[in-house]
Amino acid sequence: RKSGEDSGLLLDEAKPRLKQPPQFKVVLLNDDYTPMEFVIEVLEVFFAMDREKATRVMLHVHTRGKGVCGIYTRDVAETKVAQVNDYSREHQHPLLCAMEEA
Ligand code: TYC
Repeated sequence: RKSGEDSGLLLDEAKPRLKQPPQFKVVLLNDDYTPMEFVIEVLEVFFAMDREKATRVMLHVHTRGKGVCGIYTRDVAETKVAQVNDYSREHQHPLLCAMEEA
């Protein structure tokens, strides 16, 4: 600090704290039964992917076992996971969606 400036020892100045909120990866897991077309539809509807990206992500999950659909704050990630799992169950597919701290 320059001369004449407050020392900051007595006044409790709030330091700027720029802490990022924790982020969560929403992942899709592979299984042997869910139709590829249904997985593509889920990625389009719930993760706003175009058909090309949705197809790429679906094939990644199909071949690698798991893949990231997006990265969100805790609340948004929890909502996506619940929406996808409810939708899959409604359509009687075993497709599973989960979250992981990023
Ligand atoms: N493995 C599935 C099939 O062969 C397709 C699939 C892809 C299922 C991705 C789930 O998250 C998944 N029909």
